[in-house]
Amino acid sequence: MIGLGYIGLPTASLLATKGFKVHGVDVNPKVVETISRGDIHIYEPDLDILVKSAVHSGNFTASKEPIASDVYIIAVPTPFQNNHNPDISYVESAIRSLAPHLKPGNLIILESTSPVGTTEKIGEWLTQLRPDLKIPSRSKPMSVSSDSEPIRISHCPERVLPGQILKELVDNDRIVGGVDPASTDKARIFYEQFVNGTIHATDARTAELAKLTENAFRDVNIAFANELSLICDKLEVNVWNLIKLANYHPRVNILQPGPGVGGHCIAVDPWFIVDSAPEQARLIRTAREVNDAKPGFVIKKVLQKAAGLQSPVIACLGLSFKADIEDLRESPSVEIVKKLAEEKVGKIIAVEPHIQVLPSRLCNLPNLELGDLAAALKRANIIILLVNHRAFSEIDWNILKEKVIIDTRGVLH
Ligand code: SAJ
Repeated sequence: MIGLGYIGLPTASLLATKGFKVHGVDVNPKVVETISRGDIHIYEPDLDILVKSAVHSGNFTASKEPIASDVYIIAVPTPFQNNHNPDISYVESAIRSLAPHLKPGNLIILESTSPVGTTEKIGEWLTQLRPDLKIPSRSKPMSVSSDSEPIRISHCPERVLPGQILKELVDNDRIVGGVDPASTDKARIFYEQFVNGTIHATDARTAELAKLTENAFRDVNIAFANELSLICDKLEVNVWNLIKLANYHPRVNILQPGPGVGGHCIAVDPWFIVDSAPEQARLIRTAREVNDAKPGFVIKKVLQKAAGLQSPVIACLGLSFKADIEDLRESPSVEIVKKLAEEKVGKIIAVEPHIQVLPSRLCNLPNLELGDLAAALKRANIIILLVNHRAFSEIDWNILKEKVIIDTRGVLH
């Protein structure tokens, strides 16, 4: 397993507890050290128990370098660069690191969410790196011959929801698409050994676009809700009530507006479609722009309210990108808190029950502190609810009536 992050670590541990011999690889020595002790470096419900049991079973080891294996799974980040174009350099590094170990008949599976054509590129890189091996491609499928078996290369995008990863890893349907039909088949057989959901076979390009499409679908639908929240603000209509009423229609199912869209998936993947087909992907691009603009709308609202106060103390409830997780990646709440602190609008108290220290992006702002919920509610004259964590469900909003409350999640509706 190359990459021991939010996808690689749970998948590797699951496979190990199912009896596979798994070797995990990560470039970060701290990650390797932590996992080798049976501990975790990221939070996901029950992952600590799974990793401990996987490591103690002897089936799960970790190091900085790959070792010779039958199956290589790549679960490394695929971020975007400044211009929103995809950066697949981590995939290329993973392939370079495993290439010397490859033997005929090995299976390579790319799980990282990737732009269309990446799985085929793996074949092209390997043709250069290992000219001694048979490498299939879309135009040159390869069946097994008597002399030596080809390498098989497939994409099987991860589709698990943070917060429910361990359940969804087993229960969700999976899509597998190889660079040729034999690659698809080999990957399908592999996943059938530990996935209860159905394995849907296709080709690599379709599998890549299917994953991007799923996240773009959700992004477009959240953008619709976020756009409605702006329209309602202008027209003085309660957006939460509006959506509830519209959703009584049997064919309407509007999602919820929020402070913006975060996480390393939905805020990123639609750009891969826009990058590949910029003229065609107009709606997908606009949805990204609508969602990316939502934190700015929240900031403007807070600044307006703060302007009417002598010494604003602002409690920002929640920093993670969604409820009940500790993941701060691409979080709109972090963006909002950072901007408010930079604007020197007043004292900012961030409340995030899932972290112990502020992330580096936020730790050098003198007017910002990480605080505890009760004290923050007491001291603040403006309260912004940014994330609907379970930990905030106990708040008695009635006793906070004299304070300014900005509810970006519709909890008070
Ligand atoms: N959000 C809203 N309103 C909503 C729903 C979500 O504002 O009605 C916001 C959340 O607060 C969050 C963001 O959208 O900031 C994304 O959250 P999410 O729960 O929709 O999705 P993720 O990013 O946690 O996980 C998604 C999932 N994809 C889909 O549901 C299509 C998951 O299955 C994928 O595996 C994951 O992306 C991924 O890794 O690609």
